[in-house]
Amino acid sequence: MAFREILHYPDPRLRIQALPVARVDQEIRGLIRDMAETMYKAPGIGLAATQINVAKRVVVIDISPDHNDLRVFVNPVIVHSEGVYGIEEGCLSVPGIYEEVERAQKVRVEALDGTGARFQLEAEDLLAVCIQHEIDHLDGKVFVDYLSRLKQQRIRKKLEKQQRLAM
Ligand code: GNR
Ligand code: NI
Repeated sequence: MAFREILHYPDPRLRIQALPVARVDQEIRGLIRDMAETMYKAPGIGLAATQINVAKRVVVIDISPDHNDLRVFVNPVIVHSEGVYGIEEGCLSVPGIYEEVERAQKVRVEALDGTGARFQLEAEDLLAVCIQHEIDHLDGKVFVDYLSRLKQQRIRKKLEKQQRLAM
């Protein structure tokens, strides 16, 4: 297992549209292991492959306090969504920024699991938000995109400055 470096906004690689996974093979299972390690170490409640510079439609999520409920979504698709819900979101690719975003309150997602088996899951509230946030990453979107232009500009400047100082 290996920790992988997380890309930070406004890195243009966060804008790449991830490609569907043809087969959940050894390589994808290795990627899933690295993603889980990276998410737990960060720590975060979700991670999309896009964030570690892999343009494949793979997401890991664990919203449990004890880090013992890992969920894997390969090629996830939201097949139904309803309601409106918003919480203050954060993102490992946008460190230190927390803003509320309007999302669906409930989603039904279809995906492949870590063995390649197809499943559907109905999720609400935090888990539903996390699934929507991660699928956005696979489509090259970041939660900051939902904020006003002024807020986006401030966040971009702040993070660019942090990244300059970190060099
Ligand atoms: O760790 C994370 N917390 C979080 C909180 C509210 C809404 C979404 C998230 S996802 C985030 C991890 C991350 O950046 N995933 O892409
Ligand atoms: Ni994120």
